[in-house]
Amino acid sequence: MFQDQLVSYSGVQPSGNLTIGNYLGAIRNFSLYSEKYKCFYCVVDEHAITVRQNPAELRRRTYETLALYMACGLDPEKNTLYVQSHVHEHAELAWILNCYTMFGELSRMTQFKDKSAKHADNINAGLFTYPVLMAADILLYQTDVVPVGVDQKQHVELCRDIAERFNQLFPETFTVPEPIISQSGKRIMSLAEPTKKMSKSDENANAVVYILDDRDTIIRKFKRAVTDSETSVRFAEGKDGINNLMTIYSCFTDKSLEDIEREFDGRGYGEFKRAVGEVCADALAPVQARFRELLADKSALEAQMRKGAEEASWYARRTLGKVQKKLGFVKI
Ligand code: ATP
Ligand code: LTN
Repeated sequence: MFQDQLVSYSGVQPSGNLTIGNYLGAIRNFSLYSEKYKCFYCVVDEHAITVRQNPAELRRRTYETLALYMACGLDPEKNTLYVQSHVHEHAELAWILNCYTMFGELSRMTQFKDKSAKHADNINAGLFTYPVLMAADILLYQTDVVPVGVDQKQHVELCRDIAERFNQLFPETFTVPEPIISQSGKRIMSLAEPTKKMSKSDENANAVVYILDDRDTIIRKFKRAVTDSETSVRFAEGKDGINNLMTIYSCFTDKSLEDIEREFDGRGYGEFKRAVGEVCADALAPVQARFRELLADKSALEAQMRKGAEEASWYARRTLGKVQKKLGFVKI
């Protein structure tokens, strides 16, 4: 809470092309909070460099992620949209919070375990302390709610622990945030290995549907999605591929799983997959059109970045100042 206003905060890394997992699990839900909360949505470029990035691609994706926020319905007049590295308080608070976070806590983070297995040649300290920077992002804005996919719940819980620890030593410094996990799109799975999360850094492009994929590509990817040897469209244990496709269909149409079972009763997987591809392509078409318009005007995006950074800095400066004072740092 900042000056009697409830705050919503979330972030997306510009580490790859955004997927329908990012869209359904996170970005699509962000605009739901615009009326009731003061909302901050950040492009977290400092998080992205915890794995190696090509600088030209990182730069391009930073613009694209901001444009996608807006194309997905986030109005920059109602939400503060900005880039993490433009607000230096994030890195400064992260250092301070590093000194209030335990090695054991960070060692238990499943994303660290997964990413260090995947990038065994680059297990850097930033990858390890990634959740501390995320806690700094959230706590700088006195955040009440953090809308994320289920994979980030553990990080938000660690952020709560850090905030509570700090508040015990220095009362009333931080608001303790709650994660909000959208039930429908909380975990969209890979189309090739449906027991694994769909991830923008997956090397197999056929496992992932990107928000910017064209219609034919979307339909082709769903057509090839791994399913099982049965034929009936029903949601059941062990049918991970079909369960995932039903979840995606349900997210795009708002139909319940029972309604979907009824709709496809007696029709085969082929027909169902085609229908999933079509509803997905239909829903993404207006987002893609708006994205192209926004991306065509780089200077407008830069003006937007500047405005967002100025707004965010005002809040970030206040919290960091309060923390530094409580810690005993000398102000000159
Ligand atoms: P990376 O593969 O680089 O780790 P990612 O695809 O997991 O990236 P993030 O930038 O880490 O994407 O996540 C942005 C938001 O999207 C987070 O709130 C995250 O929980 C959500 N999200 C990511 N993948 C999925 C998914 N498959 N299903 C639901 N939500 C997801
Ligand atoms: N770690 C998140 C991205 C992220 C974030 C945040 C999400 C960085 N800072 C603050 C919510 C709040 C991820 O990988 N999806």
